[in-house]
Amino acid sequence: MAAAGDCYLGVDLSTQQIKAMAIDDNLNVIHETNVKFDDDLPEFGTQGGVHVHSDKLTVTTPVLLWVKALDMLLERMKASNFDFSKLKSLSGTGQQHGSVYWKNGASQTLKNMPDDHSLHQILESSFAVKESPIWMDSSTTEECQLLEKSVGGPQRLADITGSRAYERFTGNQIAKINKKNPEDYKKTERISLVSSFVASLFLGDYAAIDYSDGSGMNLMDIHAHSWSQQCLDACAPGLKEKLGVPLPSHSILGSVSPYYVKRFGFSSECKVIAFTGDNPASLAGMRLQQGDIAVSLGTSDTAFLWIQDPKPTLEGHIFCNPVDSSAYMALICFKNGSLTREKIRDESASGSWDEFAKALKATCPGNNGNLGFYFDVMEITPAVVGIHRFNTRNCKVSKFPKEMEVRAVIEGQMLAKRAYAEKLGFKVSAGTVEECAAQLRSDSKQGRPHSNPWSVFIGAAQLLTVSRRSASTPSKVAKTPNMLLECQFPVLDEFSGYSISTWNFACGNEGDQSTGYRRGFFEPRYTAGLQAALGQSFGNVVKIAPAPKLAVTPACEANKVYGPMLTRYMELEKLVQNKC
Ligand code: 5FX
Repeated sequence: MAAAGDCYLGVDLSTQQIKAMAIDDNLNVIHETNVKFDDDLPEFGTQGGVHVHSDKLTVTTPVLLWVKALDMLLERMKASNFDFSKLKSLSGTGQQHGSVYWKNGASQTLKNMPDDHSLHQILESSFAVKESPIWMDSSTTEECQLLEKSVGGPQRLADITGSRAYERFTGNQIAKINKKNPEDYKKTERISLVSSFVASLFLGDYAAIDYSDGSGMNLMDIHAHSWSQQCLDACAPGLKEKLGVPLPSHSILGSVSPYYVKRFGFSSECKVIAFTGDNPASLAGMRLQQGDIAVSLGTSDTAFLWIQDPKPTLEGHIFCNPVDSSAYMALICFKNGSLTREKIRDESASGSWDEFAKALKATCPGNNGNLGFYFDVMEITPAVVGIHRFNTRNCKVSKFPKEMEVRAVIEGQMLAKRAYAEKLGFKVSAGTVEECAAQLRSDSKQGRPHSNPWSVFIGAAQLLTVSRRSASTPSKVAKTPNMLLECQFPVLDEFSGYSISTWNFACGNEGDQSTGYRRGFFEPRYTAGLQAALGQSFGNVVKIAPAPKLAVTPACEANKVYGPMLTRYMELEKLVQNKC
């Protein structure tokens, strides 16, 4: 039973910062804090939260930075008089794929943390690998080839794990560590994902990897929800023991460590719920259901959707669904996201989002046939690097005028999202635009969270055309999952650097695994924290979230411009791929 004043904590460890948010039983956000890695922990010398190594392919973050960031986060909450004793449960999310290597003996250290020391002091020598590989790493091409070969090819690997081998996927990262630094691997007693690492810090014990984030490792059989022995064997010896048994994403792992009770005044009853990956959490948080699609704009951009029958292909990923363990989600990840947009803002719009918006306004959908690919770092989808600009005659040019450049980066990024989502089987049909606009209007009246998934993409132009935004519509209020993108672009400045996160909140009803949890719902800035009465299913929980509101109506004519442009984009992409 919820008691007056109960609250729930969500923690998100992303690429550039760690954030905490607490909500109460009435969905009010009662606390928000963050720690920005570069600014608040300059002693680690990160840029954008990471170290890019000299090969430009290896990308890591010092694991102790993450530990110190959590210390700082909790100290900030304490300093602002946050009442930890009211927390009924906590959970969270982490950037996907990154891994943490706990040294032999670390489990005992975790179980006996003295409350007069910071986590950073306690865990200083608890890691076998000091620089954790993260999702931006693309240094494991050899390991990927070996893994695919060992299971019978890329499609076979995708059939088992949901994805062909990807450099950033954890199994390949582990294989690299085992090959390059076998001593470090031998010294490792447990490997966590970023999500289960933070859960472990709260639990004072090794936390299970959840099914959903576990699907981003190239190691899990996504149908059996268990490690694939074939994949484990191909990556490193004795890996099963080092990973522990994966669990459903809403599992209650136990109570918070006594360390937090004594040091911060947590209730000893406060439950720790399995943490999951940032993208699976976004799927839950956006209340996606079958037929919806959402786009998250962050350090990486992602497009994701709920699916029932997974048919893994060589592009994109299939993960276990964090809300319903019998369902799945598809995800496409684009590495060149907000940092690329910011770079173009700085170079072509005087570092100002207002100027950036003006440049968009001043140009027309389709950019008069000028089109660009902006991959500052090796892209994931597709695997290409470099800036490639094409004029209306498909000739490569080295420069665009500033305003054209602004539109080109946005249109290029959006076209890629639509193109790859279509490759996963989505279709824009004739008349979709009109239907979509109508549906969205009626949805907003009826408060229904769903409508045509293509609303996001069809209007690629629309999302880009600031002038078409209804002046009376507050741009920041869109709650309709499939309208997310439209809302974000007009407020690009607001969203830059954000990834959308969701947090799970336990209710402690351990007797009923299917319903015994709460899940928090969060949208950056205007959130809505959300909870449900104890013992309710996720579906019931999210029913009380604020109804979706229409923020932008897609332009009917947009598809006429972007339909043909999409075909051209894909042809030019092939050209760019072959040249790289
Ligand atoms: C997804 O597969 C990714 O690699 C990224 O979106 C990370 O999760 C970003 F944190």
